Amino acid sequence: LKAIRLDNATMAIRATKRRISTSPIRESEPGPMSVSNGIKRVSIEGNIAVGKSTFARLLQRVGLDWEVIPEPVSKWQNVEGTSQTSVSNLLEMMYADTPRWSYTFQTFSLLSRLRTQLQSPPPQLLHSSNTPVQVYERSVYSDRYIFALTMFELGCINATEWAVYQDWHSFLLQQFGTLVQLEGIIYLRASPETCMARLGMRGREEERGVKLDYLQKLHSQHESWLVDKTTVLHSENLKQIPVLVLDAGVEFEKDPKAQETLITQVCVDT
Ligand code: UDP
Ligand code: D5M
Ligand code: MG
Repeated sequence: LKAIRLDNATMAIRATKRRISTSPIRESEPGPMSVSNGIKRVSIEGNIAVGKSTFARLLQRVGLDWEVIPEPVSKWQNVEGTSQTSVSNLLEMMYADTPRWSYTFQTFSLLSRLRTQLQSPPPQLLHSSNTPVQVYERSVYSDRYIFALTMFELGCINATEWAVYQDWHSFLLQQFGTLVQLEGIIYLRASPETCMARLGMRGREEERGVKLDYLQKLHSQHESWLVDKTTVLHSENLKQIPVLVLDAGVEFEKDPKAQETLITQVCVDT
């Protein structure tokens, strides 16, 4: 039974792939490098530990012309010096002294995210006969409209840092935005309490001090951006990107039936 259900899930993902492939590629904002390689990009958004990486691994099973690009968390945990030796753990520093390191973290987070997402796709994607899909775990938009904004609202980024950040974020997106332009957003939604429990289970050392009220704040920020649409956005493209909200509050990691349900929704709504 388990095998059949897993198979159903895989079939649902494949059907999803076909549906995504048939919708036209959105026009990008003009920029100096408006090349898309014919690749569609989707980001998975959601609170810390909601299950984005777990869900992304599920989508990876779609086939050779689907590529999942995880968050570069290990780069944040091992900032490399010029001789490629590890200099520090910026994720740990950010959680240990948030006002001191938040701005630095945002600079590195955006840089490493852009660098990872701008890497050349593997040959099987470029030579695919279908429309290939890249699935990003988070995006340059969640960096700004979830984390940087929250840090500013919490007073961990000051008004000067916020102004400087927004200036170069906008500039970088003007230059490179078309290359990471999203076709859609999948919002994995769960209560902050569920995320807190999952965060505890994952046991990432640097996150030991994360409190429920931080997850509540991040949850509200996701809701404002992706559900209520009250966040002030600075890109016309971003305002048009369709959002699929999935209930990640259900236990899906070890439940093929729940996986199937989530994937079928992706299939129907994409
Ligand atoms: N997890 C879980 N049930 C689920 C999805 C995830 O128990 O339905 C666990 C997963 O094993 C991990 C933690 O929740 O220990 C966080 O998941 P993940 O790293 O995928 O979350 P992310 O931070 O990437 O959103
Ligand atoms: O996210 C990985 C970890 O990194 C988690 O502790 C949140 C943190 N993170 C990710 N992006 C940012 C930005 N831009 N600022 C601050 N903190 C960030 P996870 O949800 O576990 O995949
Ligand atoms: Mg993750």
